[in-house]
Amino acid sequence: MRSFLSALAVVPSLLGSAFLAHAAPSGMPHEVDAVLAPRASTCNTASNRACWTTGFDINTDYETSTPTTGVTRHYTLVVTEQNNWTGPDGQVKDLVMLINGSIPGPVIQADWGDQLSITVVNNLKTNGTSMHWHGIRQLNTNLQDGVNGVTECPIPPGHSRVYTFLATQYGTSWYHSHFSAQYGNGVVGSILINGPASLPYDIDLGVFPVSDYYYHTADYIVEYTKNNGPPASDNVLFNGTNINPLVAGKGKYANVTLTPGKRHRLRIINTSVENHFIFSLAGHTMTIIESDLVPVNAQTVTQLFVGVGQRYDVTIDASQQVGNYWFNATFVTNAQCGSSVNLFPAAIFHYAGASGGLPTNAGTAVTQTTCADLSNLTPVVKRTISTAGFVANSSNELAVTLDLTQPDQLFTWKIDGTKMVIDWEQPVDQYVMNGQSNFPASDNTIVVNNTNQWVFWVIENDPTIGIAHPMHLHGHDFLVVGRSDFNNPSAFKASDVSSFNGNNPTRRDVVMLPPLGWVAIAFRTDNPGTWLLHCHIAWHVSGGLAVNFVERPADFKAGVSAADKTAFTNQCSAWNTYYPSQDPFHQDDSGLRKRSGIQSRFLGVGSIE
Ligand SMILES: *[C@@H]1O[C@H](CO)[C@@H](O)[C@H](O)[C@H]1NC(C)=O
Ligand SMILES: *[C@@H]1O[C@H](CO)[C@@H](O)[C@H](O)[C@H]1NC(C)=O
Ligand SMILES: *[C@@H]1O[C@H](CO)[C@@H](O)[C@H](O)[C@H]1NC(C)=O
Ligand SMILES: *[C@@H]1O[C@H](CO)[C@@H](O)[C@H](O)[C@H]1NC(C)=O
Ligand SMILES: *[C@@H]1O[C@H](CO)[C@@H](O)[C@H](O)[C@H]1NC(C)=O
Ligand SMILES: *[C@@H]1O[C@H](CO)[C@@H](O)[C@H](O)[C@H]1NC(C)=O
Ligand SMILES: *[C@@H]1O[C@H](CO)[C@@H](O)[C@H](O)[C@H]1NC(C)=O
Ligand SMILES: *[C@@H]1O[C@H](CO)[C@@H](O)[C@H](O)[C@H]1NC(C)=O
Ligand SMILES: *[C@@H]1O[C@H](CO)[C@@H](O)[C@H](O)[C@H]1NC(C)=O
Ligand SMILES: [Cu+2]
Repeated sequence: MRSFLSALAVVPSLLGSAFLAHAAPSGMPHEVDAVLAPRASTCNTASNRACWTTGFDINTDYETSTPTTGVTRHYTLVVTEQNNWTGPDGQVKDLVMLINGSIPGPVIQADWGDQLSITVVNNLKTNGTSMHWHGIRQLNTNLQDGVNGVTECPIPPGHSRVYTFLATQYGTSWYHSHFSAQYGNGVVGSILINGPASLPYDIDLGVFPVSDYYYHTADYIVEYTKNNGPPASDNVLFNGTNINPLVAGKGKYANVTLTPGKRHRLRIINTSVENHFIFSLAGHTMTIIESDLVPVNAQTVTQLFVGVGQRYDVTIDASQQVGNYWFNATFVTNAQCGSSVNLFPAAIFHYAGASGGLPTNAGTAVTQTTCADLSNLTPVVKRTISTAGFVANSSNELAVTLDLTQPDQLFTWKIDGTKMVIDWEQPVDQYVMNGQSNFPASDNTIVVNNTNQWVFWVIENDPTIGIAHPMHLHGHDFLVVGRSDFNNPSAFKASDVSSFNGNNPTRRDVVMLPPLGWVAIAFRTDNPGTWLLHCHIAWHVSGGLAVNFVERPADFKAGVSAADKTAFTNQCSAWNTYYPSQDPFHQDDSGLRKRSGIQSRFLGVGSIE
């Protein structure tokens, strides 16, 4: 490995130019100012949201067909670090890491079929960074997935890189740093890709990220959770704001205006690091039209559980009396699904024309007692697969366990007996591009050679610790073919295969793994590259709860372009010049760092996905 590093170290001067050289799409490309470009569709109107452009509508199989827009949208995201930052709820935080000066960062917007070209500038003081585009399938663009230690080396301070990928899906998602728990310090933003929808609506209210919010730094909390349970969050922010739960008169509620008589689309994103929420809007129902970038047939609910990393696009009819209504994020009772110092986090939904002031209707108390997410979503674009031949065995069962035996760290999370500790200096894709298969055990890799086949995985929760995990897979939307009952936990048995459903089941990229139970997923091996499967609770992924699917390594190696490989190599060279020798934290002798020999390694996988 050392000789590998020194070989890379000779080319740092190429860094800037190589990263900026990216080809525009063919056809009649036009480079546009990201936000102001016109929408690709003219037929997508209030009465016909199913329509998009000729040959493309809500029924189009977006996994095989993408509209050609010829548009490349450029964004620049500058990550900085600030001390003594006054947050939206008035609390001063010792240290935050911001994108373009705010939490959340800028909304990335595009049309279905656009090319995105996003420059990420790392202006942090000591940390590396890498940006992950959550839920974006990255078909044949694994090196743009933004997972340091897997698909790239971190971007060192003072450097930048350009991520380019095609918007093959449409709907709502988010992006966040994958460097340790850095997203918990504020390195997070929303993604909105315009496209068709399964229900008509009048007004798009835009993204509505909801996040737990901590006054301590993420790095501090990671240390804390190694030997303690997760802390309650200090607050919950709705689209970046809320009142201060402890100090009257500080902060302000998010305040969303509804137009009476109109149907609105709201794009809810759970950008938490730990808290799962149940959302409700007093006096109103919500109709789900999309989840995790998968359009679904409309389904109306009064309360909506959203796990960390999950997204729901809903429509809301402003059909009630003109007034103000609470939009509540409630914690599940009797379950370990998160908690906050702010016991009643809420936003205001204000009907245009109503007087100001706070809502008076308290809404209906939440009744859900588990962290169960919806299991009956029906995707518009169907997938039906046979589950009959599947036999569970040691190679397709993924056992999640909590290891309480480590001397220096009480809570260690493992999958199949291994705590993932990725290597920033030599990412998994480096091995794959070298044609090597001698991955370190700590990369927790599973090689999948099958081509264009459905592969099944049974994820089994720890049989002794009743904690749900929001499991997120990169590079694929998976089918949720089976899972145990949240109310009646049971370990996986061979006979459970007979209950599997392959007939257009719920398809998404984050699923709740029931406490003491299991979930079975299937994905099609149509996207060569290394894809992380991990728990989206920041503290758990930092604690090791992840595996790497190395999908069709030979095809990935053969398909990487020379330019992408050069950019990869140059970035690793820059990082390995910086780290560990120039990162001051390695000369720092803080007790926490000294206590654990693997400290710098476990920090590699970010808290947020
Ligand atoms: C972020 O900030 C940079 C530097 O000020 C600026 O060039 C860029 O346009 C900003 N990005 C967005 C999306 O606002
Ligand atoms: C933050 O504020 C505290 C208290 O006023 C002060 O002691 C500290 O030096 C400040 N830190 C920085 C980096 O400015
Ligand atoms: C990242 O920055 C945070 C905040 O300054 C610090 O606690 C942490 O040790 C840094 N990590 C590395 C690897 O630089
Ligand atoms: C949330 O903030 C973003 C960025 O300012 C904005 O585009 C969006 O409309 C807001 N969402 C709602 C529901 O108000
Ligand atoms: C977000 O997800 C986390 C973790 O799954 C969960 O604890 C929290 O309640 C969710 N928040 C919302 C608002 O759904
Ligand atoms: C919410 O916004 C509306 C429209 O701008 C305003 O009239 C109302 O006073 C606001 N409510 C609060 C509590 O600030
Ligand atoms: C909604 O939030 C408001 C404001 O915090 C609170 O008064 C109300 O009780 C909450 N309602 C529910 C159903 O949680
Ligand atoms: C387990 O089952 C898979 C099919 O799901 C098969 O490809 C594999 O060879 C089996 N492994 C073992 C160890 O039996
Ligand atoms: C995948 O294919 C490679 C090359 O043929 C082979 O060496 C390796 O054993 C295969 N791995 C699995 C898990 O099938
Ligand atoms: Cu977890």
